[in-house]
Amino acid sequence: SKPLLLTELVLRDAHQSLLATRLRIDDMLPIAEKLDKIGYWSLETWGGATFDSCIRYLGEDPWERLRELKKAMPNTRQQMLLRGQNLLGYRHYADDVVKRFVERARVNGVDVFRIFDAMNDVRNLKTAIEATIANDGHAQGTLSYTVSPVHTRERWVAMALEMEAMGCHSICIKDMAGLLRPYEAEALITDLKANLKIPVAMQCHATTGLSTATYQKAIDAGIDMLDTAISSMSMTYGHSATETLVAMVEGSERDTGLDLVALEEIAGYFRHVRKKYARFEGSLKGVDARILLAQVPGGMLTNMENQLREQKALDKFDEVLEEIPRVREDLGFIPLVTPTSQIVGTQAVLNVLTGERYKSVSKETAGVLKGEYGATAAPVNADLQKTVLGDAEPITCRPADLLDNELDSLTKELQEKAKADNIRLAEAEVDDVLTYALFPQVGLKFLKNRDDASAFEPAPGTEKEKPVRKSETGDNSIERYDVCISGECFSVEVGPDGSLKASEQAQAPAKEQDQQSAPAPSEKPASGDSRPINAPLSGNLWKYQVKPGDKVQAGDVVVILEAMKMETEVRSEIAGTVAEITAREGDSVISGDVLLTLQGA
Ligand code: PYR
Repeated sequence: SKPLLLTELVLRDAHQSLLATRLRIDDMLPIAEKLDKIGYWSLETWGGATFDSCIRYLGEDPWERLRELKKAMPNTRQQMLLRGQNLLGYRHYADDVVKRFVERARVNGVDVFRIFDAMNDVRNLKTAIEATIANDGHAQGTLSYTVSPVHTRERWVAMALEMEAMGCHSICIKDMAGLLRPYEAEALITDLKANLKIPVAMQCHATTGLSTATYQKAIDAGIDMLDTAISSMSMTYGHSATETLVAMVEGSERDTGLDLVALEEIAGYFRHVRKKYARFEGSLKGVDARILLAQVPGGMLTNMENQLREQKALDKFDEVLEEIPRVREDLGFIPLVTPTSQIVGTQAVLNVLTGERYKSVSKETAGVLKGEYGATAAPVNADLQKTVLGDAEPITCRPADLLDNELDSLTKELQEKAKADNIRLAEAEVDDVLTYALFPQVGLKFLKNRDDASAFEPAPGTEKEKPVRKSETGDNSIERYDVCISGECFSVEVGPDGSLKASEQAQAPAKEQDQQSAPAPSEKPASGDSRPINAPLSGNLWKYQVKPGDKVQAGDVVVILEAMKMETEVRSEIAGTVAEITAREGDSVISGDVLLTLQGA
């Protein structure tokens, strides 16, 4: 017999998917001993967005979390999700940083490294895989599953074979959007098993409702390991339940041997803990079938909803959903996973809100077109690439080959800042350097404040926790709507009996505001005319690229906005001389605000 092996996700991807990555170590340790006794093949406990969440929101040292988890669960493999050359951040790091990061993760407790690249460019996995092998860890190479005309089974098998040849110990099919159909999974896994010598693992998200059926066909095709989450932390944005899979194969030759009674103790624990985190829950109660059409991960839909709400443009949601697949095609059918989901999603929002496709191109979209993230599955839109590149050549080598080693300079930088600011660095200083390397701003802020809990989100369930709005308590009986009447917008909460719970005036939507406050700029202003340049989006004013008196040409970048976690260039549509700068760097601006005025040439 060949037992089905399970990876338990509750301490990483389950709460990343369900509770915005907010689960704290204090709510993990009390159940660690029981988790360690179950007999999972591995426990996913680290990586993905947890590192960022630890330092940004929770005030927890992610390295310390890893050591504590390893100590509390010494008998089970600890697994992490690593974003290839992006590590746990959002850009490519130099090879020396990648090597050192993998080594420190290994030393601090990671046994299994699941390594993916958002572009599926295996060159971006190479350094992380080699470092994992060099540190005697289990290297799991990942196929970031997506659907497009160029993503054939042959292509997936070829990619898996390449990773096997690089020394990977297993291969994972990562289906972050829940798009993998049961019969397609069966065919794909059959092909992979026929060609590979190493085991095959799989993770499906449950958001489309396909995951449990897809797992059954995967089992039929001989899959070795599957990812599941304990039932009280399963389904919707997350994954099929551990107990469901245990029951599905019970008594068969793939029987997991896991004890449903012991699992229920864990489920009961998290049933209780989850309530504390209710304000981080999304609104999905069952299946979101829109994903089958838009082909986007479920988390991305929630993200898009939040971004559009921030932009006061929730009414544009359907248009943005239709734009996402078009942007994805323009960018060579890249998979949608961190960070490409954010890049494609934000560009789709820009294309819809500015009223013209690629009128504004985010720095990250430009990066994909320039080849800064690696090779795309299909060629990118050539016209668009030409616009962004001008006469420059796209990058065709492994992008990290263009990065000089940076660990020494980052170490010096941090040591100097620590001295100047009286920051206490950890005994293993390199861990702090890596935190700083991955997140220069947020990481430094964390290191400064790590002994001061008040600098971070209060722990859920504590008295310090701010009273939250009813709509955010996860009380499913209350729905929140944004309603716009004749250009005035309101946030409205409606109770189960139809009663109005709260109502507040929101900003007028972007479009109306533009019409109210900003005259549409004409191509050539009359001499002496003063013309405003307005913010196309709400966000933070990051940088002025011009100062009063500067001459600008039509098409020049005048301001960089930071909106929706991306940098967006604001260009002048006309030529002229900068007359006045009307906001300050660091200001938060809303769509339609005047950023500067130009005097016509
Ligand atoms: C992450 O990179 O965080 C994912 O879960 C894909």
